[in-house]
Amino acid sequence: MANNEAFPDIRKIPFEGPDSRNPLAFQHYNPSETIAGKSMRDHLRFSVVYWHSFRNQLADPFGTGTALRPWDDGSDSLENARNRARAAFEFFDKLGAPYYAFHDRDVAPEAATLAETNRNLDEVVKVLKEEQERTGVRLLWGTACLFAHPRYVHGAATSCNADVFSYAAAQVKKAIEVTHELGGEGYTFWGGREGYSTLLNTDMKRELDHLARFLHMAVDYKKEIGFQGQFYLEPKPKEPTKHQYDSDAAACLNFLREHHLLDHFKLNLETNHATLAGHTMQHEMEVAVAADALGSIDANMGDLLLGWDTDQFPTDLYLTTEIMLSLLKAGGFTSGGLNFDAKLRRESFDPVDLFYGHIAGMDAFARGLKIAAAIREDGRLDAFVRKRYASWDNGIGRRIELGEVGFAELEAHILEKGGASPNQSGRQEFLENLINEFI
Ligand code: XUL
Ligand code: CO
Repeated sequence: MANNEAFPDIRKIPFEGPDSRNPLAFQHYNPSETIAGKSMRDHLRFSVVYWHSFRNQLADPFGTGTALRPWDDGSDSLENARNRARAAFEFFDKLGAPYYAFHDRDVAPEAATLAETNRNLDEVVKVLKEEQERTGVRLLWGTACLFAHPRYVHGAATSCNADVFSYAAAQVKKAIEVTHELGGEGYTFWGGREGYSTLLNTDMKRELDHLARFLHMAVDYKKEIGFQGQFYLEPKPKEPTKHQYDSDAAACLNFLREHHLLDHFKLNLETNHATLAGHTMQHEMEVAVAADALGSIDANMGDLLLGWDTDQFPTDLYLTTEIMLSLLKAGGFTSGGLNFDAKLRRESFDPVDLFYGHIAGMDAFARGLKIAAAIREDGRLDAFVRKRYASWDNGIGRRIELGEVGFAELEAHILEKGGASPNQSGRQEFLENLINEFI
């Protein structure tokens, strides 16, 4: 890709405002615009994923890939991997995304031996480093693919095979090293096949203990090499296994707490994983925020009529508004960002669709940010919730929260009052309409 561009017809995507009819412009994402005291760029911290945007051929279980990617010769050669990396950075740069994320095996081909595979990775990391310096695009997080190769058929850190566990450890060691070398701001552990298909062949307790051991080793190694990036655990309930151990935010937090790992990890929450778990994304965010463990977001959405992990670009304004309401309340990102773990539909096969997908997601989040900031500025929603809990601000409620009373005092309180004070309406419909006022 030395002289010829991968996207020759596309220039840098400009912000043109809501009246623009240029499909290759932002209507709402204006990186330098200040919202609630911070630039949109710093609030949203957008990131492009290498795997969906530059490796996914858009195949489905019924048909082969459809993606047209003229810069990619389809081979597993190092040369192709280097060209692909240059095309990817041309895309990040033209889109104006400040971050990207990758798995080790997305960027460089796996070879016959670990040593040779690591050499391939080092070769491509040189290109990534050069391109990071050229464009100023930074690495949000790195990760290792511990699910695609047949050796991981029974899992990686939860494999029944101790050699496979060791192989996975070696792979993660190298992936943390290159993430560190590239100045990555984080490192993600998504339990690709850490789960089971049947309990008939599974020693669950043993597998979970092994997973904890694995993560402790990663924490030790991170300290050993001086990597300062944040570790994330990414919840997902199913796919590829029928039960993934990191099934939702609460399960992850319980696991981290039980194994004394909570100080070393935050959560990387993904919208479509939340919905597969039967939760809303906002539920998962509130669970994480309550434990001070909200780290990063894999921004996408599912299709309720399909019911699998469709990883669509997030274009639903209610969704982006809810996410931004929780995020603003929590004080925003520190190391994390909005990482588009999203892929194009199989029917959207042109290179330009990569731009349309990301522009759609970025504008939807820019609007979610503006709407959420306006709702907070307006204050009626907050005031309603505060008032709903007013009985806890003084009197008996205050004394309960302070731990000053027990059952006997509460019994005396009710006997003296002659009953409980009346309840007030929850006003759900009124509040839903209030949100609509801002959308
Ligand atoms: C899979 C998924 C992964 C992780 C990184 O559903 O979300 O791509 O984000 O391994
Ligand atoms: Co993800």
